[in-house]
Amino acid sequence: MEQNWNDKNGKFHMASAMDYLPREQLRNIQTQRLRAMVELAYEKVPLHRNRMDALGVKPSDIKSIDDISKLPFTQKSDLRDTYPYGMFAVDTSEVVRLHASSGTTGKPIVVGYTEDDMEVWGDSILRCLRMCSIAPKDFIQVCFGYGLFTGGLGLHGGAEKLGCTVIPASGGNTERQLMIMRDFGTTAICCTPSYFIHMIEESQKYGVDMKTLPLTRGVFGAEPWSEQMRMYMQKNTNIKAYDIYGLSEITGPGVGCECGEQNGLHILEDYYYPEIVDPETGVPLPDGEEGELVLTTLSKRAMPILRYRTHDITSIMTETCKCGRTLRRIRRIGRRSDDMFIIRGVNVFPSQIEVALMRVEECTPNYRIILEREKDLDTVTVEVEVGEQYYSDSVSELDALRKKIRTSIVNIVGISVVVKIVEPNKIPRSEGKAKRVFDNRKI
Ligand code: DLL
Repeated sequence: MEQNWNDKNGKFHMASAMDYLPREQLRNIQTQRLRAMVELAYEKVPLHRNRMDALGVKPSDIKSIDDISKLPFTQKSDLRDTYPYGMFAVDTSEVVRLHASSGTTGKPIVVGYTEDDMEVWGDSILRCLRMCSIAPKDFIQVCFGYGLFTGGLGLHGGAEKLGCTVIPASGGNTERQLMIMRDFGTTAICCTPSYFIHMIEESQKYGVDMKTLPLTRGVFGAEPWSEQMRMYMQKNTNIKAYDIYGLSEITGPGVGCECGEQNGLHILEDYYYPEIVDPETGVPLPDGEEGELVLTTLSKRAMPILRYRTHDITSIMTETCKCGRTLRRIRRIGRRSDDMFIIRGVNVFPSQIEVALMRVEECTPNYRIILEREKDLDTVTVEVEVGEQYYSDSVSELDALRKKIRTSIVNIVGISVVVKIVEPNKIPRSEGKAKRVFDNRKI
């Protein structure tokens, strides 16, 4: 159980009581907040009102949190279609911050926050950081991008609220990041998992020994990552690596986070209500079953969002967590319902290929998948870097290794692929989200 704490000014703070509420009490809060949220959305946002009217649902039909499934879904395309401010429920004079998320096509998606929303977002991050055992005495280096992306400023705000010494390093310039980490005495870091792996690799080049730094906690998110990547990070540094989840449409980072158990992410259910639905039919599924995560904001004023289809695939865990928090957990998000590609009739997720690669000891987590179409036949090329010690001039050795990797992919994914072993450091590194799949097919 976490402890109460004093900030730098000696001010006393309670442990995050909301994390430990009895479920019945939490449900009452959720019901109250949902009802207020639906009223606001219905009254102020034409899209929500029209959708509810089309289903014949009135705000007064929402009597308890269990009625949430009566409400219509919201999709990413709704935010695109109402660009930029059509989903706002308040006048822009009340909006103190805008962020935007790069849409997959065309215009970005714009999100806004009132002062109260900023409080809630800050509190969300604060609680997440506390789950990662981060405290006011920590020096936290925020290497998510600052700007319209919610990662940098989001984590910054919450870390400052917690009372940490925040180092707003933003993304990029790895040599400088490592220098800051060493010279400023960074004790906790947050960035994308792929960027931290890049830092580990670069550290030797710049003469920084990650094992002798005071850095002991890492908070990673914004893209899927695997248990194998966690092992790699924890083996090559002294950090304990935690998973943080979120999305701009709902608030940004801070919707959920792992605790010390490193086993599933607690959703801050008093602010963001999770459901799991069948991605095909939208029908709600019981806890324990895998499906698409759907989220409803329970406290957002500038842009209330009802039942947002995240496309993130996970399940709600049924057991209570050993840490004592009563907030339900979701399993780590390894894939989205929409990053699937179909190769010769087989559904493939990039995360499956990653798992297959990481089962081969010689492989590093640096890879990319290139899809092409030759004479109407799809081909998949997996380019992967192997550890420097395994990269050899001997054709037969490389051939044997290539075969081993191909077999691992066939076993797990069920498709045959072309494997290309590339020289160490040949695959372009990302300072933000890693782009893994290059779909060059003209269909
Ligand atoms: O990525 C917010 C964020 C910033 C989360 C920093 C965590 C840390 P968007 O750019 O809107 O927001 O992208 C949201 O990224 O729907 C997931 O598909 C993916 N994602 C975010 N966190 C994780 C994670 C930010 N921990 C989309 N694991 C989401 C897997 C994640 N996927």
